[in-house]
Amino acid sequence: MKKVTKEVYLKWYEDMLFWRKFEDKLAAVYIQQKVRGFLHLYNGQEAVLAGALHAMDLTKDRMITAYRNHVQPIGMGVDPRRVMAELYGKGTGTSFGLGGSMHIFSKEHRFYGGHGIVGGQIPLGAGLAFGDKYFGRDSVTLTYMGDGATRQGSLHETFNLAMLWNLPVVFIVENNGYAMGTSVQRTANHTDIWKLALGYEMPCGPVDGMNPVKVAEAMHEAIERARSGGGPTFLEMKTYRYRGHSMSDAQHYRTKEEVEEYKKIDPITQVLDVIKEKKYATDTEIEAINQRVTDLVKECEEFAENSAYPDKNVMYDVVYSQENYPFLPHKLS
Ligand SMILES: Cc1ncc(C[n+]2csc(CCOP(=O)(O)OP(=O)(O)O)c2C)c(N)n1
Ligand SMILES: [Mg+2]
Repeated sequence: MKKVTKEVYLKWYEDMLFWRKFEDKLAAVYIQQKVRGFLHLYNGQEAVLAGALHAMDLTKDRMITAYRNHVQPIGMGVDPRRVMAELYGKGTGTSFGLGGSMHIFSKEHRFYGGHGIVGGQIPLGAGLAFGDKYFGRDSVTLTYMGDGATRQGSLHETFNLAMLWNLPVVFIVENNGYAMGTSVQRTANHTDIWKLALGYEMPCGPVDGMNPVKVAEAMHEAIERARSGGGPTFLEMKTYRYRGHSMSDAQHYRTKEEVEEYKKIDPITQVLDVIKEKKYATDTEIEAINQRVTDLVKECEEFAENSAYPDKNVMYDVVYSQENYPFLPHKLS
């Protein structure tokens, strides 16, 4: 695995803090009704992304996830201003403002969504990996899902075929403890979700999802296995979300004390503690990072605010790829 150097720690701190503050801003503008529809935030789960990005080859590897999907594309290189604009429904957004919160997508950056049907992305991720194997490319697809999604039948159908066809895919469950208001304990007789892969003889195991180093190590092993022809892996990231399932969640299913317990092992604080302990940065340097993050969030907000809503005809442009499709002459004028 690439060494976890001082530079990596500083990048992790800046990236994770930016993702956290970017989403805090989204929560604020959502309350002002500038962003509408559903809004599912990633606060608390950032180490799962930071560690994975460290282990990936960002020139060729792919990623697909569910609807908690605003910061992953940013990590893969998508302009955060365009992600913010997408959430605002503006024409400068990643999908011209037509997708919104649950459907961030960038083919250019190999980020394939953004899926609202729980478990719907699991077979799609295997399909991306099938394409790579079929065409002889050495890319690996990271297929993310929530703990609730592992209770879907599509997981088992996909695991079976992914093993049969030895696909270059890593399945990752982000076990944040809850599927909406339903705890993992209430959805199965055991809580070790990683064991679901044992029946398929798929390599699998649990990972401390609050620590980016642990995530990177496990992801590195899984990605290299897939890239070298060793087939799929299933990793259970033990993590936690601080905010509700979506913005409209009264959170009656858990206590404030439980949330506070997890904040004690917050991934950003863990990284900052190492930076301070190893003297990787002075207080002034840390303050400069914090300021850069604040400035970039502001820039994203201003970009989204100042962008125009999409032209209505864009609906036709993005639905039909055939230029002379008979319906197109009926475009709105
Ligand atoms: C097929 C399907 N059933 C139900 C829903 C409603 N629903 C949306 S999110 C969700 C919970 C999923 O929880 P989990 O997979 O743990 O992901 P998390 O939200 O914790 O990231 C449910 C039941 C849906 N979107 N799709
Ligand atoms: Mg969950």
